[in-house]
Amino acid sequence: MRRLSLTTALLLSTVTFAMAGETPAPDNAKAYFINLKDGDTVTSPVLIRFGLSGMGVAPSGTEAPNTGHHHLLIDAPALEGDALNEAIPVDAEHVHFGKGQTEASVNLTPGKHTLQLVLGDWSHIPHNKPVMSERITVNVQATTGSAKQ
Ligand SMILES: [Cu+2]
Repeated sequence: MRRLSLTTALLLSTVTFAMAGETPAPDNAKAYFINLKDGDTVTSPVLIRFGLSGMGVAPSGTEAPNTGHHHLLIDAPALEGDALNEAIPVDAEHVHFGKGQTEASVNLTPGKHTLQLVLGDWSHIPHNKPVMSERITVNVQATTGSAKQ
């Protein structure tokens, strides 16, 4: 009786956690923006520094425990459902830093933009559990293109 319910509990937890990639991430893993916070006003190009704690950065293709590489989602919808089981797309809204970069200078048009960091494993698939930063909105100030200011 006791053994049966334990088995059931294990099965249930397997099902619960199936909606993510197969590469495990430590519970305390955290991705975050080091130099930006929600609501910040910035000018383009903006230097974005990628923070990661509880794990290490490794280039794509390097399969090592508790590592991954950063992805910057720009004006992209949040990854959810099946997207968390699949390689993160490569397009203008999903920028891969497969060399293990921890910062980037990014050109953004004037106006509001959402930014989010998502860590991917060696094959660009989010971890289980997914390691993602808060999704922040920054306001990019228009510049005149002159050095008058
Ligand atoms: Cu990637």
